[in-house]
Amino acid sequence: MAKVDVEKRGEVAVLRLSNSPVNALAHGVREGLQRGVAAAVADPSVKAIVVTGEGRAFSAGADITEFRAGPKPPALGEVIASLEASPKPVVAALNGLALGGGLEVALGCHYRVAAKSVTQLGLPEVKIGILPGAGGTQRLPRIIGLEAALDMIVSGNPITASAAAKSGLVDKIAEGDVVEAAVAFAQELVASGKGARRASEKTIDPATVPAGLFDKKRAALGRHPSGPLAPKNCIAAVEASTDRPFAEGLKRERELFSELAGSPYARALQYAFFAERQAANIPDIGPDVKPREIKSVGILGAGTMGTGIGLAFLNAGIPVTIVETQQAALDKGAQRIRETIESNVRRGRITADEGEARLARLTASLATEDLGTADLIIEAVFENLALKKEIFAKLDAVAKTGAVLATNTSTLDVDAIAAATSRPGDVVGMHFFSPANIMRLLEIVRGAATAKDTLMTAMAVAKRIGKVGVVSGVCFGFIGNRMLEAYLEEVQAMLLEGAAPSDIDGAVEGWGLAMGPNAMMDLAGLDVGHRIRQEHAISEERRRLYRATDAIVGMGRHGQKTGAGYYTYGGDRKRQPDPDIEALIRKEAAAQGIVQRRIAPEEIVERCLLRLVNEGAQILDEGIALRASDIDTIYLNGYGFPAWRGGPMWQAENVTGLREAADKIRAYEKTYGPRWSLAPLLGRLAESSGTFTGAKT
Ligand code: 3H9
Repeated sequence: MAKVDVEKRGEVAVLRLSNSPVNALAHGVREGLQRGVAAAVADPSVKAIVVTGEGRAFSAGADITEFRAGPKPPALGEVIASLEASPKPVVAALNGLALGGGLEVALGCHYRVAAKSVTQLGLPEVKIGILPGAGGTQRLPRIIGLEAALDMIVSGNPITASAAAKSGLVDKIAEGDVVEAAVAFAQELVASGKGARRASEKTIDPATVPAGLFDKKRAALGRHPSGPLAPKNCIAAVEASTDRPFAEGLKRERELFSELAGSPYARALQYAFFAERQAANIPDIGPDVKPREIKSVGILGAGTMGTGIGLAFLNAGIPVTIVETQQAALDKGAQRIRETIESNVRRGRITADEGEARLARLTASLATEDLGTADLIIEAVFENLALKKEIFAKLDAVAKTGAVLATNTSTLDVDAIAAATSRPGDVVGMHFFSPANIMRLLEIVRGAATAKDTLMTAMAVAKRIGKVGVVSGVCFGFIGNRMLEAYLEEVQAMLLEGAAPSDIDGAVEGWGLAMGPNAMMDLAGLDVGHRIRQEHAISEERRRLYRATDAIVGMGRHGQKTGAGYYTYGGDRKRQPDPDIEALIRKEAAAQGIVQRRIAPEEIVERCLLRLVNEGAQILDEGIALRASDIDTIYLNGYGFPAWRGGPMWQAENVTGLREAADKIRAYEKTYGPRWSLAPLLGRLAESSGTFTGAKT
């Protein structure tokens, strides 16, 4: 229940925010805090107030789930104003996360004491498309200065207690019990006659504002992960702390906040936040299913994927044994791991001690038998079914009872791989994305025989190594790459119709994707897709559409790694459009009788998006994805789709509209034929005014 518990410690009233798990400032907490402060102020036996949080957080901020319905009084800003107005000193005892509205509560307190290693202080509102709307943009600059405040508010990144102490945000660091320390601090204040110290009563002297500070910050924004609006409004709100009185600044903050709160970008970012958390819920698996304990990991294959996966585990403190068949390949893989860790030390990302500890957790071996003690074994070898089956038969003989056996396949049939063992229940797909130590997405492929606790182990491991685990059923390419195939096929069609690679990439990147499809294929290697097209049955149409690309591969232009693909790459790896490639595509189009035209950026984006959506709907209908938001989570975390656009499925439902999307797809089908066949689910939803969320598949 959302509430505030009150306790008296001598002359100090301790108000404890309580709303498990992170003390979000739901209505009951706001009301409780307001009541608690009023009572403490009115009670003559109380000389000072301490505000703290129950459990691991001070408070993670406003309750995001309340945003849709609109605020119910008292508003957080009002509660903070009454806290700050207290004539008795108010001390925040920061016992953990103090984020967003949680930090704004602390800024309304007159003093702040923070627990040493567990406290994180931040204003992450920009990450969910809004700005600190309870006075944070006005109080923080008055306390820590403009530049430091701008950094925190525009990046949304938290800082540690010791950084906060250096900046003046925190008055004291507590080594032991933070509430005790804050109570002692409050008693000292009372004893020394020091009273309230209100941030709102400070002023920022306009003469001290560095010339051009805000314009420079605006100019440096670039492609902010929160989209075009929220970062700009964050800067404008902080700017308002410099040129008007506090109360006026609050008004400006509110206006800028309201503009953001109603924007599609904020809705998309908040949806993305909850979608990511929802992905961890697997409907047929209850809390009684416990993940297996994973203390050590074995990795088979020390190539790019194997070493990246190894790094992800080493970085999370989990010992890794990596196995290769050839000494040279093993040495190269181990060297790559070593170099990455050493470079992290050089760049100051980790300490030298931490770097050594990570390296000490690595064992490199040529013997598969050395994986016999691992709790989890991940196979990361060449994408070939016969090879993988052979490896799993061997792992079956070597692995200990109860070990989870995972394949990192990105396309192959996990059921066929599992069938090569005598324990298919222990087998699961763990599809990492390259570079595996960096990319957040982990597609977890549930085979027909995968045991529930095997699946839960993979999900728990994902969380432990800082990844977002999303469950997929078995199909070619699983969720992400299967959709990508449809998208890339449409890109081929548009190239033949007259859009240059740079036109397509420019349009898609202009809309917000991190990288256009042609640049992405150049990065992944054009030969990779070429090989897959050779090895698998594909439609005649797809083969025709890829003819120009296959010719590019035939010229030895495999993308960035050969210095040329759709583009040419100089020493700086910057892509340059290549007129020869554009001529080659033109020639192929002419041979196919395609009359070329200029394709508008809007059409390029629409066709890319609708192919993703249509395939996504089909995947949902087949039960390969558990829910539309899982598909979006995959695209946001593995494919450079901007979170402020919500994901392809969210866009279709909330921006285009499902009926409109279905109509457009039908129209494209008329022009282009069966590759645009409408997914039956999308047709049904359009007809019934249904939603992906409510879809019964
Ligand atoms: C704000 O403060 C606006 C104000 O400036 C102005 C107002 C006028 N609300 O992530 P986890 C839930 S905006 C509601 O799995 P972790 C979360 O959904 C807010 N629910 O744990 C999950 O629920 P479930 C600014 C929230 O340890 C559970 O708590 N603050 C909120 O990996 C556990 O979360 C933020 O943007 C919330 N604010 O990470 C902070 N926060 O168990 C957003 C969490 O049912 N939160 N939940 O799936 C976070 O970044 C992370 O959740 C946090 C914990 C770091 C706190």
